[in-house]
Amino acid sequence: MDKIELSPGLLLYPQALDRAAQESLLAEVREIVRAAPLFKPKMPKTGKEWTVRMTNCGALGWVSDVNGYRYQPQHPETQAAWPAMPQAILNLWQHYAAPSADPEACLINFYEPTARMGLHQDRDEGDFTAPVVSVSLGDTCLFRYGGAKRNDPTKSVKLTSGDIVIIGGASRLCFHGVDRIIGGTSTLMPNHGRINLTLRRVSKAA
Ligand code: MD3
Ligand code: FE
Repeated sequence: MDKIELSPGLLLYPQALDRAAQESLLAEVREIVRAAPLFKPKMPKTGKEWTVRMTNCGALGWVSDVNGYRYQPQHPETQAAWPAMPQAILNLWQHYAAPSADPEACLINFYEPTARMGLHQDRDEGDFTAPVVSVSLGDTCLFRYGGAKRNDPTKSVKLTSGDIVIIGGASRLCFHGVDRIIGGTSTLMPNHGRINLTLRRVSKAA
């Protein structure tokens, strides 16, 4: 299917990845998780655990703990460097985010069917000229997005396995969140749940 412009700069490519591409990306993700186990981020200040588990690949990974949100080169629990970004992930970036400089971080979110993510902006990156590229795998989710202000009106969209969303331009700083996972809607993963990969440029390109 062709792309859908959800709002200026916010592009949805439904079923950008076919089943075979989803399976091979899932295999890459499983290998990353073996080297860099999923961790439960904690909210800054309160230390309350998120319902989403995370890991990363690439030079930098996004982490959240009582000290705040940040990108760092090591896993917060093993202290090991993050696994390298697989070529297949770099290829997606080069296809969808050209001509932006290569991504430094790929955040991998794991949602059990009961997990959710509150409305927020992605603003921990030093370069907002590059888009965020999002890849969804597994169960469908009900996604909410609004404008650059928290109180702007919001819309909902379902994201299904194989969908790619480009968050760029005028939408780069839009508020967004995951209202809920619709458990059991995909056969990609035996134990259900949803995986989302977000590819990000963190520092300003030279
Ligand atoms: C789609 N992750 O990690 S992907 C995050 O599905 C994060 O795991 C979400 O927000 C996830 O920071 C979203 C990126 C995204 C951002 C804005 C959107 C997807 C969007 C706006 C409309 C539709
Ligand atoms: Fe986000």
